[in-house]
Amino acid sequence: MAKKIILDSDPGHDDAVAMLLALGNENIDLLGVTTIGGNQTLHKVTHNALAVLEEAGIHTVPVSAGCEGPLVRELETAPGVHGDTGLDGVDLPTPTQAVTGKHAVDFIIDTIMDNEPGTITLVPTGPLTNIAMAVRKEPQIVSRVKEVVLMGGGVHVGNWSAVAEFNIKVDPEAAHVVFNAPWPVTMIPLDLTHQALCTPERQRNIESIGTPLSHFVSQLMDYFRKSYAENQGFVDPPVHDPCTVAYLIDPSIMTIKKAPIDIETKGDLTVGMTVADLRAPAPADCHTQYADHLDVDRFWQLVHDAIENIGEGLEK
Ligand code: PIR
Ligand code: CA
Repeated sequence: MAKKIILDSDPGHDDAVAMLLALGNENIDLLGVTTIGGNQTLHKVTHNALAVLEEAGIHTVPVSAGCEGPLVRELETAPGVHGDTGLDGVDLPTPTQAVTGKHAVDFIIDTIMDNEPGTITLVPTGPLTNIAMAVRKEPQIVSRVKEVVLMGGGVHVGNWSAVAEFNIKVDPEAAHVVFNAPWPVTMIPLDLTHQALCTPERQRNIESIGTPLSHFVSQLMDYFRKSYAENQGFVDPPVHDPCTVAYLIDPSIMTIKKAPIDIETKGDLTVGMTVADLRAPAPADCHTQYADHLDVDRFWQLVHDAIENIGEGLEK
């Protein structure tokens, strides 16, 4: 049975790849894409989500726009990494599909409440504002969700400060709500996603599929490589967000460690840090875990195959 997921994202070059992996893999049933202000403004990332679906030729996945900015703080975007549009480096098609008109928070709540308990997985790949809002508006979702598998945080690494990762640092109060709700949370942190590097060889492998979509992805990677080299000192860009979907397709491609994880919201130097307590084996009731080692070849094979499947007009 395919896993039913909602992808809550801020596309974003790597968010776009996460969408394509979810769309092109038969083990994933993408019930909807919800958007959140993050890499760029809500307006821009929502347009990008619709444009990526258009590029993939898929018009059956609803897109719902969510919160413009964090619960407490001002929105901080990442134009240095993702450009002015949030998806710089490609000519985006004009979307023919429109947003649902339902707020993302309500789409999330209604989808969870309308489905059997234990069947819906939330996959956040941006700041956690929509998810926190949904928890506060309808607390029953916490016990009904199967699990939350999110890209964010770092156990020993930061990218938006010395110790904090962007998605968590943009809205640490929301992250605090999400990590402290008693549902199962799997954190796919920078420690893991920095292994998912798009080398020129992996990119050529995707490009060699030879479809307009594979070329689109390759152009996204060209831009991501350039901006990651200029801003973050990387040779090849880490493609963070599809690691969440890959975990759901095949958890055996990662190693997982259980540990209590909480969010720093007050530190002068450490705000947005995901603090994992590694001092002892996790207590039996620990509901948080993180991924730490990736089988890189199998990960890129999943991405490649998904893009190939969509090119073949896979009906989903
Ligand atoms: C990536 C992101 C933000 C900043 C940088 N430097 C790189 C976005 C990605 O979309 C991903 O979800 C997460 N935030 C990685 O920090
Ligand atoms: Ca993202």
